[in-house]
Amino acid sequence: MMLTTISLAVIGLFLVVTPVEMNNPEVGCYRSCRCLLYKVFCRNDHSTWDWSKDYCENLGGSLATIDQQSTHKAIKKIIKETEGVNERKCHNWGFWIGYYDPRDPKPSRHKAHPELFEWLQTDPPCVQFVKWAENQPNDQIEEDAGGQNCVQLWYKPKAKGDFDDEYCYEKKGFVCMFEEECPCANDSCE
Ligand SMILES: [Ca+2]
Ligand SMILES: [Ca+2]
Repeated sequence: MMLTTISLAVIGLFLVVTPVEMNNPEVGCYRSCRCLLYKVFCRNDHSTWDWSKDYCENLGGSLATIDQQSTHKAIKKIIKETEGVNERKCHNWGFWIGYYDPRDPKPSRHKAHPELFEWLQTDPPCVQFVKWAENQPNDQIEEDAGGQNCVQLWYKPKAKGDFDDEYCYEKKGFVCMFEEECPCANDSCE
């Protein structure tokens, strides 16, 4: 696939910055002492979960791992405050992240097992953050027997940013994550 032929707008950009690095908007560092850059993308005609995963990887990153609450808050802030991102044509009710149920759909039918979802990227080994929306994951096999096996940050009025399992073939916005060179020594990260 020629990525150059696909027009895809980067509509949000967030640099994780700790208080000590607030004067440096280019890069920041986490308490976990990894520097992570998150970019939020609008949906397009191709952006299923798999396509979005490949897209992030082709850029040298991965679909986002949300490693802690502050990251979750920051991504929600991008979505809320970046012009156009909070419009449905951008998100189609959600943004893919790198969290999914890797099992063959069949044994997972009829029941959702939140404990069996996995992050695509668990290195950097930060504490991974999970915040399911109320009554999710629900697998929703009534509409598709394969169930819902990919996770989005839901974006609808009463569940902004909460996790929801969704059919992997839906076209959504998505969040990529990139590891950046850290400007500060690990110990200086609070
Ligand atoms: Ca499932
Ligand atoms: Ca669901």
